[in-house]
Amino acid sequence: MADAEIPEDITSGGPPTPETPSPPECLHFTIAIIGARGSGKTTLARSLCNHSEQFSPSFLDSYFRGDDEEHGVQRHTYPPLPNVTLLDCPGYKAGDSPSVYIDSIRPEAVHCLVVTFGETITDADLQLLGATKHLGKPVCIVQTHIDLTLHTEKRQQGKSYWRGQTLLGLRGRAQECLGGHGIQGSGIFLVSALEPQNYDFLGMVDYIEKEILQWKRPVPLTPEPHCQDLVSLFEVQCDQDGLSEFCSLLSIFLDNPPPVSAMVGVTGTDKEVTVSALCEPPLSGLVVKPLPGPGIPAMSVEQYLQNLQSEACDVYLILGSGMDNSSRATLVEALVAAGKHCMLIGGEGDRRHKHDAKGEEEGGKKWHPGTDLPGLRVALEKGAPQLVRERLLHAIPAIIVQLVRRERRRLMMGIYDICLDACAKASDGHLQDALVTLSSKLSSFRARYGLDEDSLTLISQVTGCNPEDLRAEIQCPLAQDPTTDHLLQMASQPLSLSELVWSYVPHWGGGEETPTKLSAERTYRLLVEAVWGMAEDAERVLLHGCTNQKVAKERTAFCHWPCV
Ligand SMILES: Nc1nc2c(ncn2[C@@H]2O[C@H](COP(=O)(O)OP(=O)(O)OP(=O)(O)O)[C@@H](O)[C@H]2O)c(=O)[nH]1
Ligand SMILES: [Mg+2]
Repeated sequence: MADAEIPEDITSGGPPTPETPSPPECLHFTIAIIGARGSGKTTLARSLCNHSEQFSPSFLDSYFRGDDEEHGVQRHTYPPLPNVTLLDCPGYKAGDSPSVYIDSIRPEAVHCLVVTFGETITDADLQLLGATKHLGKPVCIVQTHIDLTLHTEKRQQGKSYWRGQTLLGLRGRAQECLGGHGIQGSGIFLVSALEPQNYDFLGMVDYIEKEILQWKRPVPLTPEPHCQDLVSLFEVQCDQDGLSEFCSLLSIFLDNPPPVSAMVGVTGTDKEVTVSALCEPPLSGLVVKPLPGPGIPAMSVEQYLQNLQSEACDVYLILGSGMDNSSRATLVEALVAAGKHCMLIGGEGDRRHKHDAKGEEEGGKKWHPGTDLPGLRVALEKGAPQLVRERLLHAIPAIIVQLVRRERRRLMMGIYDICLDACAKASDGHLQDALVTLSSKLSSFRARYGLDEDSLTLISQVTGCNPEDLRAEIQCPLAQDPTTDHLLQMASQPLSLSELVWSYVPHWGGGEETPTKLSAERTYRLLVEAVWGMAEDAERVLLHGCTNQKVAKERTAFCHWPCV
């Protein structure tokens, strides 16, 4: 027997494993949400459980009552993983003893802690966080109310408010504050518990689930979902038929850009006329977003560029920006190099700079704000589908990450039941049945992720990729159609010490059959390994497939955006 198969408690000299199957309690995990009073624990727990009816009559009652009385721990089943319980704990008050508070949540029964902070991080928050350190449990730090904080910043900063930069600054401040207390970055998230589709909410969810499931490999960062509108174009069909549909849909959308809006950022010192002319009546297929200019005194061109890029627009209209020629050239070149379009409008009379995504020079119109705005409207509307198509090409990796994540979470919802079902069959003496169930579930995972033979054939037909190259991207052993013997080896009950000894004595122990039951814990781990491991494979396969499509389409993409 290989070392890896010897259960830990035997190698470490502990008591031998009992012969009865592990109780499913070993599959139950608990997440405790703790934090200062009013920091948003209950609201966060409800969002994690997909309860969004914040304004039910009882909610409003409690809101107006002020609800000052303490409540006990509220337990919720976490719907994405039915074997996980969320504990919404009572609030911690400044002046309370952090260690007494921590003891009151019975930390020994908790697998992961989520610590919420409100709009500002207080000393009491830091004390509480400090008291969690010795527990040795994973901690996820969540600063809530980020929607309110941004709102306040917007009011205070007025016309010079840059959303993306402000968010970056807030993140930096939180990290600096916690870093000063020896808490390093990866588990810090800025969220609004009222807007679970925005900010770091998805990243926070991935982090918590990864910690609970003890998934050791890195999980791709889920960025703030800029491309949610593009992702939703694929969701219905991929939900229905699996991820192998992605490449076919992508081809269709690249040929006929879907009706989503492109984002036009208008920046500069004197943009009001242009913005209102572009908004009234609204441009079809475009959203106009006014952005601050470089400010007075003007910020550095590097900072301005960073601010513009953090707004993630598809095209930038830069109006009489008060910048000198060389700064302006730097700005335009950098934006174009980052795959954006920009138009310099006004300011330089007859001088015309023309740039496009290919760096070509071409004749352009001379824009005079106020006189040629109708022409600008026509040009923008005509170019909108092309902008969407380019955004789609650009966003392919991010869209794949989100679609795969969606499928992974959907499959994860079912694995607890699959595990219980297989283990029950095995304990009733139907071991072969249990293994066949497991095997067929793994096949269905492969099909959902687009990793089975039919899917690979479809993807290779649509994308022109060699199926062998696609197959080479599949690394998870459970995606390779493991035999039932192999599954039994991975999921069976570890041998007890006496069985282990007998198995080394062929004459005395030889005739005896080893009891073969499935271990709930091992079966669950096997399923986690399959769902998360195949998710990584699915990402690689789809990305590989799309590379061909992307190159082909980019070759035919022409830019029609003169920069004047
Ligand atoms: N705007 C905004 N309001 C929030 C957010 N999170 C919570 N709130 C509001 O803040 C108030 C307190 O939220 P709760 O979720 O009750 O806070 P709590 O931590 O459970 O409070 P205690 O249990 O009393 O400690 C409620 O009015 C929520 O609606 C958020 O992210 N953004
Ligand atoms: Mg509460």
